[in-house]
Amino acid sequence: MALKNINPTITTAWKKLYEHYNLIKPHHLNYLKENRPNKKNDFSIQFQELEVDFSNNRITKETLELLIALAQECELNDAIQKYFSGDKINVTENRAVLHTALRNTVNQKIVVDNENIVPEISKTLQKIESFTNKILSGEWKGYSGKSITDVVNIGIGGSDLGPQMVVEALKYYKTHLNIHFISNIDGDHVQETLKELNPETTLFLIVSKTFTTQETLTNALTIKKWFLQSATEKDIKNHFVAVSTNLQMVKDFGVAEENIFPMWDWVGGRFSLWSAVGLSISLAVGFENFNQLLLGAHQMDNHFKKTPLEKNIPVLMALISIWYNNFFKAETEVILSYTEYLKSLAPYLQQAIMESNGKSVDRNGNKVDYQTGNIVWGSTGTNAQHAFMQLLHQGTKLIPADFIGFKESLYGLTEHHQKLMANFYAQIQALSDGKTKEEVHLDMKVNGQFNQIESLLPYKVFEGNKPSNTILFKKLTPQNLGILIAMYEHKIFVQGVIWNIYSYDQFGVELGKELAHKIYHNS
Ligand code: G6Q
Repeated sequence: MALKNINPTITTAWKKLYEHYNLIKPHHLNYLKENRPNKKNDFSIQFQELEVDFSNNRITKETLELLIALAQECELNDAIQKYFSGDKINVTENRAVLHTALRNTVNQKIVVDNENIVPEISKTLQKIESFTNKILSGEWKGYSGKSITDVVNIGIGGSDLGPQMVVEALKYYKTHLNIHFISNIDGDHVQETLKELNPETTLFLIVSKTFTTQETLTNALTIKKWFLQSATEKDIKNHFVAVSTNLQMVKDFGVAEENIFPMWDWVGGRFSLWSAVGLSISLAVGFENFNQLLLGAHQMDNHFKKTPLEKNIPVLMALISIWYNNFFKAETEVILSYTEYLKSLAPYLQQAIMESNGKSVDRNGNKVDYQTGNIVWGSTGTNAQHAFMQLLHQGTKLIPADFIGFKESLYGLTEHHQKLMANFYAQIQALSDGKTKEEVHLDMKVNGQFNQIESLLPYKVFEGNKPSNTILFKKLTPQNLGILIAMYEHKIFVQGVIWNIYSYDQFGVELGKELAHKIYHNS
């Protein structure tokens, strides 16, 4: 059964939220914080090694209650049940949305089109495990008898961004394999990658759910030609593996049947890193770590499925984001990770969030008259502080921020980590508290800048009142990364439900593809 179609703006809760917004808007965040009776408990949630602190938001307890009432009026609980049980909530593609089934580590039965999909998922996981072990142990040989040293993932969009982000994020847990990613149809990038590789010791993963994607097929063909300059057709089976739903096309390309890993139409590309699309992750960090990633995501799935809305992390993240997007009219959100390991998190989330919720027709088929999908962007701290943070602190736009940090670093170097985290907290505080005229005045006096007070004072004032979420983990582990990614996946789901849009199709990418095809063939 599909989701209920409710225009959120005609709900009672929305109207109340609007009135409430008019009351909240004039107040500074500092004022709101000071007037909260039970600060800590109401605005922060602990889940395993994760603490999310919502207290630096322009909200009161009543705001949260009204937002929850909105979620209830939009029948979010019912939607969550349908999402997990395999209802075809991706109506425009007539598909279930079951990336959560891929990390269903307890093997609970899930039925799609009268078939329990769990055995097939387990079988694929076993195949990933045994393949990974063969490659890592050196048992799998290249055509000249040497073991594999390098792996190239050939895929784009959902078949690239997730695996690439995770491989980079978990570099600390790396095996001896070097993993490369080729996505763009840019031949120069293909050449730059190939020039460092030895065909005898390189494994190519062609990852394409449809196996019709122009970029991936063009890149795969070029690479096959390059490979055949030094090897023969019969060697392809030792060096080319594919992940796809399109078995015939894969076989036609020349990949041996035993080297094909399945994909399923109930997994969207941008949510597929948990499937065999994540084969590069398993090779990069070993199957046990891949499994830990799945486990973390599964734990977040359970939290999302079972926790009451008011203590549910993805639900609150989504609702607070709607609060800024639809009431404060914030256009964008920034994601600031205080670790270089997560430098690809923002591009990854850009696809997940913007391809999912960048929609303007609602589930009734009508054009929406309210804002939907947020624009997300971001970088790592402290680099961002020396770049774009100026605009957040003193610009004219309201940009809610997610600060992602870790209590511990991986290699130690405690002094670095303490400085890094001091910056993390400093930014959150500076954005929220700001610096008043009086404070600037006093500072300038103390520093002996008497002559400049009049001319410079206004430029040194920070209004503050800039909201953020603090997302703090103990440590960057595969399990915690799984929790983090799944948290954002569910935030996307909640926002789509409330905005009354279909989050799991992506018709918006088609027109450009068609035109590129025409332009190429007419030129
Ligand atoms: C993701 C999108 C899209 C897709 C790519 C690659 O949700 O559908 O980014 O992943 O277009 O598609 P293939 O895996 O079919 O090559």
